[in-house]
Amino acid sequence: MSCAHSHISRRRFLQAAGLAAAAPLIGPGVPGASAAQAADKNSQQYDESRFTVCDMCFNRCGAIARIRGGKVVQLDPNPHFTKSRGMLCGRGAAGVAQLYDPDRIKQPLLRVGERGEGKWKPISWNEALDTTASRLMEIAAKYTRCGVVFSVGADMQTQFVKRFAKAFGSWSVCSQESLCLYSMNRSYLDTFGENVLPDIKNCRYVLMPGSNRFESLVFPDTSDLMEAMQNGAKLAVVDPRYTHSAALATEWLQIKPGTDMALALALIHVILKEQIYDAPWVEANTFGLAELQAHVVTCTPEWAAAETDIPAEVIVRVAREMAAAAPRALVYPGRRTSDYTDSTQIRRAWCILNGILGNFDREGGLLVPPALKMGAGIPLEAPFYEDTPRQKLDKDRSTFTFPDEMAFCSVRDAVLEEKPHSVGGWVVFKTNPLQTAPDQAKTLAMIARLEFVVAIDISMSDTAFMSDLILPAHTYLERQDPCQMLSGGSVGNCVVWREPAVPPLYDTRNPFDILKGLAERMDLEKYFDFTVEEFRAKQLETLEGAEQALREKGVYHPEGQKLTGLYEGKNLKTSSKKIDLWNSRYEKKGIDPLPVYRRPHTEPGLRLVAGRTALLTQTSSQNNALLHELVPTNTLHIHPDAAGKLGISDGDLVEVHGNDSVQRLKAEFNYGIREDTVYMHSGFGSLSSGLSNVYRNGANIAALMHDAADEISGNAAHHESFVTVTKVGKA
Ligand SMILES: Nc1nc2c(c(=O)[nH]1)N[C@H]1C(S)=C(S)[C@@H](COP(=O)(O)OP(=O)(O)OC[C@H]3O[C@@H](n4cnc5c(=O)[nH]c(N)nc54)[C@H](O)[C@@H]3O)O[C@H]1N2
Ligand SMILES: Nc1nc2c(c(=O)[nH]1)N[C@H]1C(S)=C(S)[C@@H](COP(=O)(O)OP(=O)(O)OC[C@H]3O[C@@H](n4cnc5c(=O)[nH]c(N)nc54)[C@H](O)[C@@H]3O)O[C@H]1N2
Ligand code: SF4
Ligand SMILES: [Mo]
Repeated sequence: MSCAHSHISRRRFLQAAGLAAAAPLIGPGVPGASAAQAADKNSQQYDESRFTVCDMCFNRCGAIARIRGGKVVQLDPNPHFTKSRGMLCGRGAAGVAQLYDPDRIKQPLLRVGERGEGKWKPISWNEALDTTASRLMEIAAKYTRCGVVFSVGADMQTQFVKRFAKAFGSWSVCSQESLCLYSMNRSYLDTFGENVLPDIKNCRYVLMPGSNRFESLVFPDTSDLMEAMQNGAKLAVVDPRYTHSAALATEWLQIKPGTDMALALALIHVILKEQIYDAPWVEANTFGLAELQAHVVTCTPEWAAAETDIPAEVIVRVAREMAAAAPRALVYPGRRTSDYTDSTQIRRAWCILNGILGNFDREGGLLVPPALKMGAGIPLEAPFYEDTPRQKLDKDRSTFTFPDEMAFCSVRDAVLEEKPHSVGGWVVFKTNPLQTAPDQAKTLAMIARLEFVVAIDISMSDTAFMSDLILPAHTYLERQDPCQMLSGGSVGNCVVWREPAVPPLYDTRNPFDILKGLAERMDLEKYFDFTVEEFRAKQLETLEGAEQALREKGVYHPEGQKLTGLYEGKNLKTSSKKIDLWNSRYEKKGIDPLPVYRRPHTEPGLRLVAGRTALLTQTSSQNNALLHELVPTNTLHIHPDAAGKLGISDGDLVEVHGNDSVQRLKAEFNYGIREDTVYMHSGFGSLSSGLSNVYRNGANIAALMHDAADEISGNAAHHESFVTVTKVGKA
C-alpha cells in the first residue's frame, strides 16, 4: 500500500486536473477544516485540509483532502480512522483523479442516436428531470409501479434511492450485493442467525478460501492480518491462483476450482474423528452434531484429496493445526470467494467448520459487533398503491430471497420472460451491471426490452452508455452525504458522514437533490421534504458526542465497545436457536440440511475466474488516470504448460472465446495458476467510448462469463464460466 503518486503519475494527474474548471477557494471557518488541518504536519503547503471519506471502494476509509488554489491536490489518510488503522490505499490516494477525470459526465445527457451509438444531446436539469419523471409515470401506468426496476450500488446515499423506490411504489429493487456476497450472507444467517465479522487481530490461525485480503482490501481485516501474522498467526490461503495473499501466507493450498466443499467436509471429518474439538462447547452451542458426524464419515482426507488436488496429509495437518489454535482459529468468511451454483452450500460447509472450531462470539473468532444507537433518520411511511402486483419479480427464482432486495440475475430473467409481470423502466444508480453481472449479452438483451433506462453516474460506464438518459452526479469529494455506520470485526462499529471537500465541478448534482427534484415532479415531494443535514441530525439524535467527533476527527468511534460474549446464554436467530450445523428450515424446503458435495460442472476449455488487484476497484476505477498508469490493461493469466499446448508464447495476442463472445488481449505466463484455469482483471474492454482509457483496451470479462446463479440465494455464479483460447499473433 502506498499513498505516494509516482513522478509520472503526478504529472499526468496535474494535466487531467488542468482540464477541470477552476473551482473557487474554500474559505476558512468551514466545520472540520481546522481539525483536519491540525492533523497535518505540513499544513503550510495547503490552503485548506478537510475531512472526507474515501469512496474509491465500499470500505469508506477516513481521509483528509488537501486543498490548494481551490483544488484537491492530495488525499491523505485520517489518522483517527481506526477501522483502516489510519491508512489509505493506492486507490484511495488516486481519488483526486476521479474528481478531475476529463471523461466525467458534465451535464445531463439525452440519447439521440440508437442505444449504444454514443450520440448524446446535452440538456438542462429541468428537462432531464421532467423527462425522467414523465417516462417513469408512463411506465407505472402501463406496467404498474413495480414495472420500474431500481438497481443501486454501494453508497452512503443508496438509502435515499431505496426510499425513492418505496415512495414511488416499486419493490423491484436490486443491488450489487447479489453480484457479491448474497450467498455468504445467506450461509451465515442460516448457520449463526447473523452476518459475522472476523476478529483477525486476535486470531492465531486463519484459513482463507478464495479471498485475497492482501489485494482485495477490506479493513480492518487486511491490516489486522498483517499484524496478526507479525505476531505469529498462521495464514493458509486456498485459491487456484498464487495471489499476493497466497505469496505472503504461511501456506498456499492450490485447490481445484469448485471443490471447496470437499475440503471443508474433510477438515470437519478429521476434527470430529480425532475428537480434537471443544466437545462441551460444541455440544452446548450447536445443533445437529450427531447428524454431522454421520454425514462426514465418508469425507476422508483421501477422498477430498482426489477432489481438490490438495494432498491428504496436508488436509490432516491443517485440521489439527486449526483445532489446536481454536477457538482463535477461523475460516475467513470471504465475500464472494467461490461463486458457483451451490455457493450457499459451499459456504455452509465453511460455516459448519467455524461452528466446530467453537469460535463464534469469542476473541479471535467470528463476531457480531452490536449496532451503535444511530437513528434511521427521517422515517418514511410508504404509500400503498392498489395495483401493486402480488408476486415479486424474483418469486421462485431462488430458494430463499431477501425481503428488501432481489438478486440481479433473477430480475434480469424476469424482465426477459415478462414473468410474473412486465417491466418497462430501469433506474440505475452507481452500479454497472453491464460489466459486473455475468453474461453481458443477456444484460444487453434485458436493456433492449426496456422502454426507458436512466443512469445516475459520474462517468460513462457501459451501463450509462447503453441508457437513454444520464444524470451526472457529484463525486464524493464534492458532495454532502448522510451518516453511515461502518462495521469492522476487531474494531467494532464507527460512524462517518461526508462534507464536500470542494465545490462541485460542472453541471452535476447531489443524488439527493436529483431524487428530490424527481419527487417534486411526481407528487412525492412529502417523502423528500427535508435536507441531508436535517436527515443527519435525526440520525445522530440518539448518539451522544457523535456530531462533535465527526466535526473534530472526521469519524465517531466510541471506545470500549464490547465485542465478545454477547450471545452467551442467549438464543440465536436460527431454527434451532443454536448454531445450525443441521438446518431444519432447509429440510422443510426440500434442500440438503447438511451440505452435500457436488462435483463441479465442467466444460471443454479452461475455467475463467475473476478476482482483483490492489490498484483497481471492480469496474469503476479503470478510467482513473493515476491508476491507469499503474494498471494500463488486462492480460490473460495462463499457465505456461496450458499455453504451450495451444502454441501460445508469453505476450502473444490471443482470442478468448466464451459465452458466444470473443475478446482479444495479451497472454501473460503465470506459473502460479492451475493449468485448467485462466484469469484476467475485470473492467477493461468497455463498450463505452466515453471511457478513453479502457475503450477498445483489453478484454471484457463480463462478456465471456456464463449466466449462472446460486440456487439458494440467487447470487451470481461468476466462476461457472469456461473459455477456449486461440493465438492471434506473436508478441
Ligand atoms: N483492491 C481492491 N479491493 C477490493 C475490491 C476491489 O475491487 N479492489 N473490491 C471489494 C469488494 S466489493 C469485495 S466483495 C472484496 C472481494 O474480495 P474477495 O472475497 O477476497 O474476492 P476476490 O478478490 O475477488 O477473490 C476471489 C478469489 O477466489 C479465487 N477462486 C476462484 N474460484 C475458486 C474456488 O473454487 N475456490 C477457491 N478457494 N478460490 C477460488 C480467485 O482466484 C480469486 O483469487 O474485495 C473488496 N476489496
Ligand atoms: N467480472 C467481475 N464481475 C464482478 C466482480 C468481479 O470481480 N469481476 N465483482 C463482484 C462484486 S464483489 C461486486 S461488489 C460487484 C460490484 O459491481 P458494481 O456495483 O457494478 O461496481 P463497480 O464496477 O465499481 O461500478 C460502480 C459504478 O458506479 C459509478 N460511480 C463511481 N463513483 C460514483 C459516484 O460517486 N456516484 C455515482 N452516482 N456513481 C459512481 C462508476 O462509474 C460505475 O459505473 O461486481 C461483481 N461482479
Ligand atoms: S480500501 Fe482504499 S479505496 Fe477502499 S475506501 Fe479504503 S482507501 Fe479508499
Ligand atoms: Mo463485492
